[in-house]
Amino acid sequence: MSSSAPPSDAAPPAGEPSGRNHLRRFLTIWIVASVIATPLVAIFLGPILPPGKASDAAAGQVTDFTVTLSLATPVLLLVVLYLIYAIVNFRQPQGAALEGPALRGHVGLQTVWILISCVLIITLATYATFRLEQGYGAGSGSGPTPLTKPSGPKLPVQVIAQQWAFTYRYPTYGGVETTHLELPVNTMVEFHVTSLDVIHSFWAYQLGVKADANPNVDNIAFVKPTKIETFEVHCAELCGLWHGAMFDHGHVVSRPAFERWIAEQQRFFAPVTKQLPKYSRTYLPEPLRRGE
Ligand SMILES: [Cu+2]
Repeated sequence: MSSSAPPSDAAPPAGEPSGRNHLRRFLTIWIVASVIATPLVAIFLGPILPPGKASDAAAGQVTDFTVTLSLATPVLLLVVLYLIYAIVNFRQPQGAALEGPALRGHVGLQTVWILISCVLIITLATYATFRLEQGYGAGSGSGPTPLTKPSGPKLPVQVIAQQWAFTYRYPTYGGVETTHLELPVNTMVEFHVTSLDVIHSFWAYQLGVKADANPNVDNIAFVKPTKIETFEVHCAELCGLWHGAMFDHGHVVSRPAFERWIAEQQRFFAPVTKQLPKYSRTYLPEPLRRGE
């Protein structure tokens, strides 16, 4: 250790590691730590990451978080281990707080730094683009004409946000509008998210869905719930005084339970359904409808 060595710009005394040896020693420590820590992060931390695995979109997000966290682990270790290494090895004796010689224009170091940064960013951008396309928008709203759509049958469910509640319309079940959200398990759902007044955001946390709810916009988000459970629904866009109270719970249920529930909703809301405007992908906000 150099803590007792006098500060000097000269070559290190005999027995002290040179700059090259420091580099080799530090790289060895970093590589060993990364090789041990990265799989541990992926194996033990990955499975408990939010938002859980209650849908295809949510499970995809857990995978993406695990991949990015695993990629970030060696970077974090590089920074933390270097700090510790520097404190231990390059600390100056008390009372001798002298600055070392200035370092300028190290072409090798700069090239390696820029190259590694570029490789990391390009890798992440490519991975993210691929995953977004593969996951039909990865649980986020893709606007009225999504670039990629799942094949096969889909259950359309319209999410209507307004200050300060969500209601849900099922166009394939007579356009009934309910105050609760129920979805059948293992069915591809096509959310059509819109708003009647200001901007909101439909966030079904455990399903991994977060889609902007904007007036006069049909924002489509796909999700396939894979677990029977209760999930939270929050508004995720500051939308006025009671934004914080704009939440409720949705339920993923079995297909027969869903059919029973929606039939019940159709019966219960029949008098209201008759009064509703015809099902539409978007609705004009009230002041616009009145021509103000
Ligand atoms: Cu809100």
